Amino acid sequence: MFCYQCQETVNNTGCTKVGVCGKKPDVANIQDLMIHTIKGISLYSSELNKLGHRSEEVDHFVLYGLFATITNANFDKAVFMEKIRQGLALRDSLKQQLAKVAPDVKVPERDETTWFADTEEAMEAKAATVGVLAMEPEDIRSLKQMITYGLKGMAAYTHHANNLKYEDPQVDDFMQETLAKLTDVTLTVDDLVALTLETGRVGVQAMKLLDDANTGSYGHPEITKVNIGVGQNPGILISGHDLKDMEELLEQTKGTGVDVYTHSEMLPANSYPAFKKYDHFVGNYGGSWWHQNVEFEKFNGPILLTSNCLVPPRDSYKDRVYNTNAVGFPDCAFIPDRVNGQPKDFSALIEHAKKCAPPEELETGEIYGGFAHHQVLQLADKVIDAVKSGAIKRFFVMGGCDARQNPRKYYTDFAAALPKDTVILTAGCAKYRYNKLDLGDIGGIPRVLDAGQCNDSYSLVMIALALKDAFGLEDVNELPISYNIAWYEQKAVLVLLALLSLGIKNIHLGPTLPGFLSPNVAQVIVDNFDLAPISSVDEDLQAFMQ
Ligand code: SF4
Ligand code: SF3
Repeated sequence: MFCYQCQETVNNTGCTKVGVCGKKPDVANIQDLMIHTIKGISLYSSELNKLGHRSEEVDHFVLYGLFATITNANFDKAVFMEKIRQGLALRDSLKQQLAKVAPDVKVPERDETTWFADTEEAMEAKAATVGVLAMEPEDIRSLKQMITYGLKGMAAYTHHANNLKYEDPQVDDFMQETLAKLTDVTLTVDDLVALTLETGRVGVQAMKLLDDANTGSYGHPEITKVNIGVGQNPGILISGHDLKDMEELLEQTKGTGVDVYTHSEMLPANSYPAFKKYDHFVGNYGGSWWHQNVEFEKFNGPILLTSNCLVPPRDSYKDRVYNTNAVGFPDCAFIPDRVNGQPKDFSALIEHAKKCAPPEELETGEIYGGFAHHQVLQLADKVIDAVKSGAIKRFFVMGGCDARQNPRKYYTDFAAALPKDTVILTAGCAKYRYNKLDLGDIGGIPRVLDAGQCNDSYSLVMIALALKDAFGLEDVNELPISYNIAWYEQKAVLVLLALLSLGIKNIHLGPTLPGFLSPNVAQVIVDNFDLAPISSVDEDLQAFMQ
C-alpha cells in the first residue's frame, strides 16, 4: 500500500504498512483499484456525456467510487470488490454504447479501459499494481493526486446534494472528464496546474449545489444556541454531513421515546429551521470525529454514520454502529439506499435504541451555531458598522478539519490568543478546537461565527465577497480577513482549491503542508498564492496583524 491523501500520513510522506486511520493494506490497494475502475468508466462516459447520452447511473457510480475512498469513509474490502465487479460491467456496457452511437469516436486504449479480473486473487494482484506510486514522475504524480483528492471532496458534497434531488450535470461532467484526463501520461505540469485550479472552480459550484440543496430543503440556518448536555431518554447519535438522513431519522423517531443527538460535522443541523421543530432533537453530543472511540462508548445508544469520519470501532460498541451512503466497516450494520424515492428504513436503529441506556453526560451548556451566509448577511449592517468603527479589526477564517495530533493544539492557542477585537469565521470540524472557549462577543456579535459543515466554507466565501462589495473594494484580498485553515482529509483539499481558484491569497495551512505536494509543486503554490505553513502562534499572529 501507499497512501498519502490525508494530513496524518506517516512522517508526512506516506502510509506504507497500515494507515494511521486504520486502513489495512489490502483495503488501501482495493481503493486504488476502485479509482482505476472509475477512470475506465469515465473514459467512455465523458465522451457519451458530450454527445448528450448522460446517465444518472454512471454519475452516481463515479461519485460513489470517489466518495467511498475518502479518508475514514469505507474500510470494507468486500464492498469495494463487489463495486469493482459492477464497475467493470458498467465500463464495458458504456464501451458498447459508445461504439453504437458514435462509431467514429475513438477512446484511447489504456489499461483503465482494457484490464479485467473476476476472481478475488486476480483483483488483489491487479490492485497492487495501480497505486499512487505507479504514477511518474514525482511532480506529475503530486498534481494528479491533488486533483484526485479534490474530486473526492467534490464527489462527497455532490452525493449529499443528489440525495436531496439537487443535481448539476456540469459538476458530474467535470468529474468524469477529469478522471479520464488523469489517465493521459502526456499531460504537462502546466496542464495539470490549470486543471487543479479548474477543480477548485468547479468545487465552488459543487459547494453551491449543496448549499442550495440544504437551504432549499430545510431553510437558511439561523442563530441557534445548541444544547451540549443530555436528556433522560435513550438516544440515537447521527454523524457525518447528510441532511436528508437527518430529516428522515428525525421524522421516524418522532413519538418513539427515542431522542436524537448530532455528533461532529452534524452539529450544524441544529441550526436549520426545519429540524428545530422536533422536540426530541436534543442537541449535540461530544466533539470532533476523532473523539468517537470514547464518546460513542459513552453515548450508550446506536450511532448512524452518514459520511466520513468513521474511526475503526471498538468491539465494545461496534454492534451499535450503523453506516449508510458510502460509509462501510466489516461486520457493522448498513442502512441501504432509498429505493423508488421511499425513505431509508431506520427502524432497526430505533428498536435498538429502545433497549439502550440514555447517554452519559459529557458536559453541559450551550454553544452558538447558525452563522451561514444568509444569517450573517442579515447582520451585515451591524458587522460593517463594527468594522468601520474599529470595534472589529480583523476576521480570521479558521475553517477546515480537526484531527488527532498534538500540534493541533496550535489552533486552540491561536484562537485564545487572538486580540479581543477580532472575529473567527469557521466551518468544518476544525471549530471543536475553540468553539467551547469563552471568547465573548463584540457588541452582541459572537467572536466565533460558525457557518456550519466544511462544505459551508462556501458561506464564508459568500460573506467575504459581500463584505468586499459593501466596502467597495476591487479585490477580496484587500479585506481585513486572514485565512488560517486546518486540513485533514480530501474535502479540505477541495475547499483549499476552491479558495485558491477564487484568487484568495496568503492562506496559512496547517498543521503541515500536504505530504502529497512534491517540493516543486509546493513551490508553485507558494509562489503564486502566497500559501504558507503555520509556524508558532506568536509569529503567525504578528504576521497576520501587520
Ligand atoms: Fe494514511 Fe491518511 Fe491514507 Fe489513512 S487516509 S492510509 S492515515 S494517508
Ligand atoms: Fe471533519 Fe472528517 Fe474534515 Fe467535514 S468530519 S471536516 S475531518
